[in-house]
Amino acid sequence: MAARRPFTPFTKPSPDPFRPLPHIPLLYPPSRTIQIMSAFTFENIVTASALHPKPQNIQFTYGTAGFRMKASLLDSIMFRVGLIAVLRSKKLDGSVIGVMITASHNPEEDNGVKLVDPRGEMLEQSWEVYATSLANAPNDDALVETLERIIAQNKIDVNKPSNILYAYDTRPSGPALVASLEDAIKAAGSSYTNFGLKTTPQLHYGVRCLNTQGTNDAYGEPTEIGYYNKLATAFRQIVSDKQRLSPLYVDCANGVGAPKLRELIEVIGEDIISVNIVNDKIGVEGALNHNCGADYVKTGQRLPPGSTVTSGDRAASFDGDADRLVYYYVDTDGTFRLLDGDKIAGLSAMFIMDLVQAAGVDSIKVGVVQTAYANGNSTTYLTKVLKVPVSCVSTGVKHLHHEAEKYDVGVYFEANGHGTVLFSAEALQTIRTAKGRTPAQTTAIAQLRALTDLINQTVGDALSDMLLVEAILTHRQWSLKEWDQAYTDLPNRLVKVVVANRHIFKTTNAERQLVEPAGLQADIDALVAKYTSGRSFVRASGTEDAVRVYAEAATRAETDELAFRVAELVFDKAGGVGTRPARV
Ligand code: NG1
Ligand code: ZN
Repeated sequence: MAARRPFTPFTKPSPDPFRPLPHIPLLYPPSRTIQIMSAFTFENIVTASALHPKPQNIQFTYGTAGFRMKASLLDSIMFRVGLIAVLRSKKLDGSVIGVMITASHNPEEDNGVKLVDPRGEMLEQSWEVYATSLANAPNDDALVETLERIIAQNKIDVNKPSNILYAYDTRPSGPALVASLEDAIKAAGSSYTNFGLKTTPQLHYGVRCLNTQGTNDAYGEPTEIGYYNKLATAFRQIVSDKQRLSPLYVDCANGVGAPKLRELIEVIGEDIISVNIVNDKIGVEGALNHNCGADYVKTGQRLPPGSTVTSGDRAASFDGDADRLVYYYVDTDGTFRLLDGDKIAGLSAMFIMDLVQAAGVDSIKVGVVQTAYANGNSTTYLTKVLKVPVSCVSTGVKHLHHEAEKYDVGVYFEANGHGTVLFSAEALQTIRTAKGRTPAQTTAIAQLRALTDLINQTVGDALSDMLLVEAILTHRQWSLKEWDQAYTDLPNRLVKVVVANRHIFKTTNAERQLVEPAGLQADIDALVAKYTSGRSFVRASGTEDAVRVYAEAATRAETDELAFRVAELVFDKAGGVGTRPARV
């Protein structure tokens, strides 16, 4: 093992806390906090809005991922999201509200925007409705009326201060959309900070840090280097004295994760962790998320084309904004093996439960939150082997996050690799004040404490989750294959069906059953009953104009057959459009 250098956290590199680190290519101008003192007037807003008219004949919806579509349609949305952010901040007495400009794993020509609440969480649901109404106001009069209604309903004092922190990923459409957002923020007389090129979870981190600064609840230093130092210090502590693992190939989807991972590794130290970054072409047109990244690997259950990963290698993929993570390896017989969000949840829950016990703080109860997309065998492993409570909620991070808050330690992951672990205030207090009666207990307590810093508790974070997995595997000295032994996934298949109107699909029981169209669920149940360990459900996507069919069964052949029979059923009985689903 290489000798370790002593670890000193990096200090702030410049007086501007948001300046990117010196050797990161400067894609955008350096960021600055702009203090604006002008008044909030409808006149200023209407004047500025004239440059950002709403396109005709489009209905916008703030969905599970905010607004997301072709970047060319987003100009008016960006302007209006800026206005909503300002009002939300004023409503919350000037707390910093985050705005992230990204379309995650979508193709490069798309973009999107979502708002982040003061604790780094997703925007409160009731405000999603305001964002939708404002986005759809057809003209200036309707825009002003909608603003007035939001202000009145929420008793907002528009003379209060407001503060916005925004960031963007590597998409070429980013700078123009930033300009539209800034137009709105300036017109509304709000202060703002450009946080620059960031991963989505870094923006969430920044918002929480700024809002908790100087309180007992301070989350960290609100800078990029503060983020790296926090993760690096925790990681180094957890893996200290353990043999380093072999290098990890990380496919960064040709997105923002590439430069940010490089930074993180530099701060941790290459003597502690070694990664081979692949798919880091952030300046190359059309490369983002193209034939690579977590969504490609998870959906296709295969290596990205051109990957050099072979048996014995360890590999992982991020998505375009680095909030999803999946691991994988190639078995000795050449079979591709995926370790998705369900596997990460199982590994994390197992490790945390063991640590809680070793630390002698067994009053802390761990729970896991999944969606209907979780593999059936992962749920069986969690409930029967780990004996951990499991809840199933509707798709969408906000649902998982809120359910996880109900546990002392809530582990939540979507199968696609988005997730994190939340520690309740009481659990944090217990961990912070616990005193070990034996050296083993003292070590376990220190490790639990470090875990609370290592894990980004605002949102799923590929960088932080990767360090969590690497920390656990280092601790156990496990290969990916050893981690994979916990359970074997049931073969599963996801099929998209395009229908005339996906909004007719209404579900219940955490989306596992259809209520409407009437009778369709009974037909699906009858099909499922014919397959060993069969399970299938249908729901309308919240991010695409399509219906998703999920199926799993005991064998690959049975799974494929079940998936396509259900897809055909949906197509035939619920207004399928275009080509009938074909079996492949
Ligand atoms: P939709 O399109 O509603 O299925 C997809 C993912 C979600 C979530 C959102 C937001 C699947 C099956 N669905 O939602 O889990 O990540 O995108 O990005 O993976
Ligand atoms: Zn993402």
